[in-house]
Amino acid sequence: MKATPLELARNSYQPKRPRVLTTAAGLHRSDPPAPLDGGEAVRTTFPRTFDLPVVTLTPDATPAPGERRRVGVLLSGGPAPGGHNVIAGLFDGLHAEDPGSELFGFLGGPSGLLTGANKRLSRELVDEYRNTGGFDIIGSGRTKLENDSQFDRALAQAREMELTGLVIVGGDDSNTNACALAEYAAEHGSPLQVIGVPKTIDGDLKSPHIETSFGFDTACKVYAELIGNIQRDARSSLKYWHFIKLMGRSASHITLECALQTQPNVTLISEEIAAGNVELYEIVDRIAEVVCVRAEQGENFGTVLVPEGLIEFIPEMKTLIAEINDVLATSYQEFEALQTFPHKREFVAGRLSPGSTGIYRHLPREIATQLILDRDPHGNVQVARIDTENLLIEMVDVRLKEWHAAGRRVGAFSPQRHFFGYEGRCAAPSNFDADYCYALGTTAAHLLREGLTGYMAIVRQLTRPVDEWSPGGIPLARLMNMERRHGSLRPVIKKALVDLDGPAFKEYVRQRDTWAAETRYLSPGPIQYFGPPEIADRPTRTLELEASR
Ligand code: FBP
Repeated sequence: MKATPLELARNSYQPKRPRVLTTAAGLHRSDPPAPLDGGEAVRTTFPRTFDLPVVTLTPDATPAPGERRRVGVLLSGGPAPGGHNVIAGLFDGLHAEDPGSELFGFLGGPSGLLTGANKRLSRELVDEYRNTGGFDIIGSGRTKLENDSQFDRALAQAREMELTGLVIVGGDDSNTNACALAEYAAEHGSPLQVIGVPKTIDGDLKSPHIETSFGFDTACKVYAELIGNIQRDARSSLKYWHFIKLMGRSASHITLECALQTQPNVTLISEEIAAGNVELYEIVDRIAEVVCVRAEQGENFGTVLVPEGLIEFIPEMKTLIAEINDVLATSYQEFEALQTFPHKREFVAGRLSPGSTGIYRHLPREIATQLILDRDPHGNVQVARIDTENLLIEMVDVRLKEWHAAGRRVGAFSPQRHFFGYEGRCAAPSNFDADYCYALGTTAAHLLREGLTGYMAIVRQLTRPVDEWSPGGIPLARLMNMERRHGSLRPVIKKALVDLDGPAFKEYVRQRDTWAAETRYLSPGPIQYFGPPEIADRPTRTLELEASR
């Protein structure tokens, strides 16, 4: 592959390593964390992996004897910057243990494990991908590994390839399934050890032991650079209101972090909206109010950050979406037989509760269409594809016109819309993510060497200098709670939403009124890969604030 000058320079970057990963380290064991809600039910489902200790690597303990290993790795879900360094760290860790060890990558995510599609990862190949963004070394996918026949297939594949270790790099769902596979392997006498690695740009795979998921740092820095540039444009051109939707399927961590880095005029945090039962019209009024306050000062420009998952957190929209899903599930054939959109719209509207009917009839046509025509393979609304930023723009516009007609000074409202998501998922990892991912991969190799299974590789103390970072492992089952999925209660890793009592959210609340009325934009600029550590190695504001509490 032809490389750019920056890629060539990055290729020779040596990730900084925690001191303990540069020495012969063994394990310190401590009590597992307290179970989450439904802990007893989780214990019943995972009797072999629930009561395992938390482990921390320490030079004071003797490592298990090294051996030649054959290990598989797969990348699951959306890409996140740093995945290639997890593989590089794992590769180097396995080879440090025994130079004859071999690493195999399953192609296209979990489906590669089921079909057996894999490739041996040679040193030349791994070297080519060091410190690069993307998951393209082996590809990723969203196939779910969740039932016994898939687990049987996976264990048979591992047996055929003589693998004793499998590293699953993924988010909450993939690690839930990694835990189930580890338990299943242990129950069926398979020697396969399963280790998870916390990945997702969304930042919602997080707990007191998992300080952050990898990729969040780089993705937020990419988006914050773009927001900073847009804000400079806004205060230069003096004429646009920019509505910027940011990825994050459910949680608003990315939006909150970008707000802290760039200080926009309005930031919506889905978790706050759900907690306060804030209705759609109230959100619209709040934005319109800021538009007016700024217009009073002659500033007919501004920025609004909108989290991707917002619509499902607005109480009446959540109800509306659930009702539409029900209508289409029960009357799908009748609905499909209708020829025109107005007929389909009326068909649905006539079957909703009175409250939802009113809301649905008043939605802009484009959104109403997306709600009934854009379905996923299960027939549900594709929430992530709904143009929430457009919905807000149209509704704010209507509200300003009403206020104007009533004699209020509203200024000029000329909106622009943006969606930032895919721009950040495969960016070249920041130094933080390059170092963190390499450490996670090496840690996974250590956990395999120690004979562990059903663990997530973790690295803690991430706001300290890298040599003081603390690698270890946490039993996956201890991250689980019981949740209703497809009609029944199931153990799943708890998604970490924005903590409204946490320091990052509180810091934003402390400043938001000032940011709304005044123009206090910050321009973080592009990610710096070289230069002073206070610029090139700085972690996210979220991590900094959480470490200082
Ligand atoms: P993961 O949780 O798998 O890391 O993916 C997160 C994400 O990037 C979300 O932010 C976004 O909603 C979704 O993936 C988009 O998915 P797709 O890649 O299928 O378009």
